[in-house]
Amino acid sequence: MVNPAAPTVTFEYGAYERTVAARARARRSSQGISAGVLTAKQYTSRCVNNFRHTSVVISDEVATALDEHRGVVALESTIVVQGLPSPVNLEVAADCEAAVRAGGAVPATIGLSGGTVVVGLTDEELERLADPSRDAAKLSARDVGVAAALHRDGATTVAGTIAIAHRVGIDAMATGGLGGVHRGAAASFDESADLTTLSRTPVLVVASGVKSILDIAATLERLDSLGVPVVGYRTTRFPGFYRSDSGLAIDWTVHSELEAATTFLAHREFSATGFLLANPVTPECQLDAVLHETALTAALDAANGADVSGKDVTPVMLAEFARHTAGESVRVNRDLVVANAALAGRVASEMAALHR
Ligand code: PSU
Ligand code: MN
Repeated sequence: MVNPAAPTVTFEYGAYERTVAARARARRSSQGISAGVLTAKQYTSRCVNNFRHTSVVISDEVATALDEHRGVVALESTIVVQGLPSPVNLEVAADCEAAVRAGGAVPATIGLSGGTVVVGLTDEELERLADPSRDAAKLSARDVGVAAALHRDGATTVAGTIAIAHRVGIDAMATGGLGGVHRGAAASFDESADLTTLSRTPVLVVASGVKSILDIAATLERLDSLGVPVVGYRTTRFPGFYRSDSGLAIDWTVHSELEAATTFLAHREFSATGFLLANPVTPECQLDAVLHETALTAALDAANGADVSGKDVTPVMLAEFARHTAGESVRVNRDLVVANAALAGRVASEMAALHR
């Protein structure tokens, strides 16, 4: 028999989040915000509450959007600091933020400034992070806590960015090309931690597949093993980063932003992994096939010859690609990452609408 005196438990959607947000607001003032440049007015009123050993600040705009359950898209900083040459890098960053906004969501560019994890870097902060004299580190997920404790400047990769994004309640991100399995990985074991991080971080990542410098077939096999769905946006072909079609097929296709949003939310009800929404560069924008092949050969040779390893491999390959294509690869990279940010903005705003 039901005890009439038992308290009523209501499962009103969002009630828990609202309680957490209210608690966070109450504690923000006592926790304070780190000294120095981050006390600029964008960070005065908001700070998250549940980081005991690190300093994390969220811009007022992003914190407000999260409180109000509006769409938010995390953007990485590695592509800006280590991935693209100056001055295109900062232009791309600004274009990505504008593209997210045009899609109806709020951009949250993420990075570490003097060890403070910043969600929603200002243009000036990003510019400082990209200043070569600051020598900002490239931070994957495993590096974030270490760099925070050691008060370092750092730019976050896809892995680093989604690890932070998920902790603060952001569930979408955009990049150019996801990291993956490198050619020769059977001997070198070089596989981007983007893959394993995506396998344990329930964030939707919009990317033009994985970089074409990689072993694309092996990367798709790993995404399969790791349980990360690969879903094409209006395509049945896996994109090839600088090229629209990598030559490999994918199993799933969505035809609209709403379908992408519902698909990801449904996936999350059965799995704790992330999700790759693959958005090909348009055929008109892609790199010429012959130019792509010759640049790829040259870039692989250069990377092998230069004895680069670890986190330097990808930046060196991208720079070699740019050199061998006389900047054409940078133009394509720019077009595709901005298009991905726009799509992520539209999908995030659909997800927010589905939550309301
Ligand atoms: N997409 C781009 N350019 C980039 C990257 C992605 O168009 O530079 C970056 C992302 O930060 C991604 C990283 O996480 O490259 C992969 O680096 P690695 O292979 O070392 O994991
Ligand atoms: Mn690597």
